[in-house]
Amino acid sequence: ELQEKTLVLVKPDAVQRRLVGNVIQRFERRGFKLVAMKLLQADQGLLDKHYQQLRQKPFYPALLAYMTSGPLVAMVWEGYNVVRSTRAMVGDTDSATAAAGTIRGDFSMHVSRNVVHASDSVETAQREIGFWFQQDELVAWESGDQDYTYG
Ligand code: YYY
Ligand code: MG
Repeated sequence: ELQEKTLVLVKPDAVQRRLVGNVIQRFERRGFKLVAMKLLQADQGLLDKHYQQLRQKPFYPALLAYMTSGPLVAMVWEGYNVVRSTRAMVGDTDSATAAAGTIRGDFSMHVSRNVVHASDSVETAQREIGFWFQQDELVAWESGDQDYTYG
């Protein structure tokens, strides 16, 4: 599925630490296609939807405080198996076991400040993209290098 999409959030710690460009560069270099992007300050309503499965967890109040502490960058990336590939590029949730070379393995020391979010399945991605973007904020464009990245 060449048009599979996933949501990536560059979280507030990464914006403060000026890691936005590095995160974007990794997805560009891999060959994925950027189809939406914005900087925004998320509010509780949006995060309650985004993290609906986690709202009963003991760490949720701290997660909410962190995620609303400053601006974040929301992006939609598109490409073949992008959901699975992006999770591999992001690394384990727990920074201590995130492999070197992954975003978390390279930039994060603790699960509570783990730099990025990435959708965990195609279905989750579709739902999450709908929370963060209006349909008309997604830009469909032809990638000129397709024959060279996919064969
Ligand atoms: O999808 P992923 O971000 O890798 O992990 P989730 O299990 O969906 O948890 C979402 C988010 O919650 C995680 O990125 C950090 C935070 N969190 C935490 O602060 N403390 C935990 N023990 C588990 C998760
Ligand atoms: Mg998750």
